[in-house]
Amino acid sequence: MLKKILVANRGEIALRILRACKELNLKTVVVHSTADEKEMFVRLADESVCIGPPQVKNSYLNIPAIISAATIANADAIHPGIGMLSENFNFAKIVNDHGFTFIGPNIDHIENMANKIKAKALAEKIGLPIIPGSTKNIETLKDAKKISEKIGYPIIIKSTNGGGGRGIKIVKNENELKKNLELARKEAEQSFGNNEVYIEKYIQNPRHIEIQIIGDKFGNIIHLGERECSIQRRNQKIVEECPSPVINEEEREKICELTLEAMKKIKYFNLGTVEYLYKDGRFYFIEMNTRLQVEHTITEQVYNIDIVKEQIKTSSGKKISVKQNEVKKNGHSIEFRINAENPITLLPSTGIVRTYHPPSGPGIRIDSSLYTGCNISSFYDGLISKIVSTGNDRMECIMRLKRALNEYVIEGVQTNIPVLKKILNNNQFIKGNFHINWIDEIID
Ligand code: MV4
Repeated sequence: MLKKILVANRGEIALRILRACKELNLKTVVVHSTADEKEMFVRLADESVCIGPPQVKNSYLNIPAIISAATIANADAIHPGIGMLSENFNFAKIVNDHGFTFIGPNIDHIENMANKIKAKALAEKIGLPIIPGSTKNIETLKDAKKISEKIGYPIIIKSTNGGGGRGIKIVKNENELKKNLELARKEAEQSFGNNEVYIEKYIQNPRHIEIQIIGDKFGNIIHLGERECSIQRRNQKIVEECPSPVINEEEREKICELTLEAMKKIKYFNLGTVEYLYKDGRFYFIEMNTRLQVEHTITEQVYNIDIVKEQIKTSSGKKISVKQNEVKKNGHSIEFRINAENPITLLPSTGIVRTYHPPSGPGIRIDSSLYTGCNISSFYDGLISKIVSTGNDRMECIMRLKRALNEYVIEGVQTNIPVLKKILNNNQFIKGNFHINWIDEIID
């Protein structure tokens, strides 16, 4: 059994992981940058080790410093959190090679899913529905023309080593293909150090729906239903809900079972999320995340399971606490992400939080790293708080969010709360009528 966990992350997610560790009676140690000395996650950990200057590449991405800290603190496991090193299979390998447990999936699964074309080929092999297009890298313009003609325009060009929406190009007709192929390659090279790209049929205005999976080392795998994550801006999710307002029980059962069967075929271990585009009643695999996700909270609320504790327990070699037939969906949950940013320009907003008064009351959960006097630094992601509303149904969640957002006081930095209030009052949102490009459309 694991005894001491090192959390290699910061902010609200580091806090969330510390809470799970404490409830499991595990000792905790965090690593932090010089800028984060006074952060809540440093205060709430049993121990902390400063590993470098503010820039993430010199601290939270500094693998030798993190391994040294784990060694000095005598940790047995490292939790990578979200972003940072969480999907870096090289890091996971180094963690294991140094005798620590990497809290996450098996390295070969992390590696396979990091390569989007390999992930797609594997998805097809294990029976998941994929989007028509190439299952190999595109070598030449001639290749690109051939495949695009076959599937029909519009097409989308994606980087093999990309993901999360960066560096994608949509091409409406053959005249625009050459230019966009070159651009996509150049951007892929710059962003990911690899110029490989592939082509798919472009799905217009789909929804983004993902399935939560947990596996243990005894071959037990369960799903915890779907999350609706369509409301996003510049590839940053803003609103997530569970269940999706457009998926009926029959569809849910079908896609969850299909996903579960696929995961059993590869003996998937630990947390995973299978992402789909959903359009006209059809699901299409896009990628798989091999880590804990920001929006795990809404699934926890609806399925009454602590996902982070399950993740740590399975990494300790224990069984998942529940069997699939004991998993019960109950009510509805919606998460709004609060970012420190100028709501119009979307530029980061930094500085000291002078007043912090979070809402509470029935059905409101706040996962936040804020406290009065804390500093919002320009070096890190702007996610400062998640507000998670849970109720018997979607409308109760919406009314609770309205009530709670009006209670929320954050002074000293600007936040996107005004945008969140607009979304809450939008009729299409209330009806559950939206897709991945919806925010851009209503803001225009
Ligand atoms: C797509 C697509 C439309 N058609 N693939 C973006 C990130 C990566 N996860 C996949 N992405 C997309 N792939 C086809 N064939 C639209 C997107 C997409 C997107 C998907 C999910 C959530 C937000 C998105 C924002 C822009 C584009």
